[in-house]
Amino acid sequence: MGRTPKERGICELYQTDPERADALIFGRKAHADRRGFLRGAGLAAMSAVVGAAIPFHRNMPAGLIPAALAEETSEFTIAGKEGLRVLNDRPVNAETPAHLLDDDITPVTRHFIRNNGIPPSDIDPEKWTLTIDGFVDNPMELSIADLRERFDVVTLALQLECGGNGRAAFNPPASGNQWTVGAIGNSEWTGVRLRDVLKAAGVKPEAVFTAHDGADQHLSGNPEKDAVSRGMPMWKAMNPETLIAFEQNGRSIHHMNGAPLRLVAPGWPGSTSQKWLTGIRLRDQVHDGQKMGPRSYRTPRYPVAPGEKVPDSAFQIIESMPVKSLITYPKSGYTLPVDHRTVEVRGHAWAGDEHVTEMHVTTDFGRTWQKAELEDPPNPHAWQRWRARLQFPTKGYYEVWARATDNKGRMQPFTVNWNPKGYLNNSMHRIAIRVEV
Ligand SMILES: Nc1nc2c(c(=O)[nH]1)N[C@H]1C(S)=C(S)[C@@H](COP(=O)(O)O)O[C@H]1N2
Ligand SMILES: [Mo]
Repeated sequence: MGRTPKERGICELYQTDPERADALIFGRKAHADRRGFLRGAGLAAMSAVVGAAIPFHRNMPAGLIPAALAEETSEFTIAGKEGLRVLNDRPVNAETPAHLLDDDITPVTRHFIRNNGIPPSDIDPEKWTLTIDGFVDNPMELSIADLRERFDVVTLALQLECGGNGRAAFNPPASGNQWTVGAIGNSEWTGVRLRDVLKAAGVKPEAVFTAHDGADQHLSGNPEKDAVSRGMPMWKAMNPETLIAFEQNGRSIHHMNGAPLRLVAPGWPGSTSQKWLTGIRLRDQVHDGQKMGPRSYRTPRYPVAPGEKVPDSAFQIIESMPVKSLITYPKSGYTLPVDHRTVEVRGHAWAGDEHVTEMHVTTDFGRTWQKAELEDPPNPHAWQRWRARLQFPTKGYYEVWARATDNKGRMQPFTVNWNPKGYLNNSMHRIAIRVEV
């Protein structure tokens, strides 16, 4: 599992370019402020990240990595997040180890973070506005209070997975964040249906695609460029589970997850779910914003061999994510006492816009499969709980593999379906179990 040279851990980034590290993590304002001493928005941003006021901030040298973020070379804690593994060639990208994803509803502290640019540092939810324009009859500018008052407020459990989740297993490696399995979350999102808001604005017949704007900045700091601006076809925008969300698990959204307002287009590559949402435009063509192409969040429309060169023209936009599952208990490496040869394994399964109909597990490297119990989702587009009681014949090393099947009969594969940009790896999750010697 090769790390690409582009990818740098937070400590390395601080060693090689402390000023840039400051700017990337705490925002450009903090970077500028820290040339002298830290104050204003920069100080506020850093305090938010470490989770407390910094009384002696005036004494902090520029480019000093806050120890709170540097517990170990490749790991840091961010206020309001717990146990996430940071892999960044970008500001903050952090995934959740599988065993911390055991809850039915992913706690805010454990929801992964994927940032393409520099998050906004001074946010006032009271003053936040969302613009709806483009091919609509009545362009609108709405506050969060307007959204709450004018539309039905709904709460749904929704799976959100990065299109590049699983990329670390690609060989030859694909550049980008080397996600293993944890760029997935299933929080409860409260907000209004995008459909209701678009209907109120009056969708013109020419509208075929949405275009999303967010308040974060491109890494270059160039205000002309967006960090990311993706969109979706109208049919997905009109899906009743596609939300404009202002709460995550009944509280305000975590800053790094897009507070105070974001889209949640569940089941599609996470990039469709614009964070720090400021605008939605309806377009009469497929949106061509930042990271819509030619290869971003796209895969070849035909199977390719690992390492094969593929022309841009062969790439198509990823829509629904494929069927997938995780083993969230026990943690890989679990040791079972020899007199207890059974253990309950459990996890979640999901299938993009579809749902999971069967779940199987094996302890003998796929020779025999045992059917697991599988729950229905609480609502469409939520992940589903599965569990199975496993028995081990004797002491020794075992692997548990889990395999979900969706309602169209598609199963998780054993191997990675290679593609140049490293998307959509839905190969089976495997954990190691030792029955004590
Ligand atoms: N404005 C904005 N929205 C964004 C992003 C971003 O960088 N900026 N990243 C996208 C990507 S690639 C993913 S996978 C999801 C991740 O959401 P999360 O950070 O809340 O887990 O947000 C998406 N929305
Ligand atoms: Mo993503």
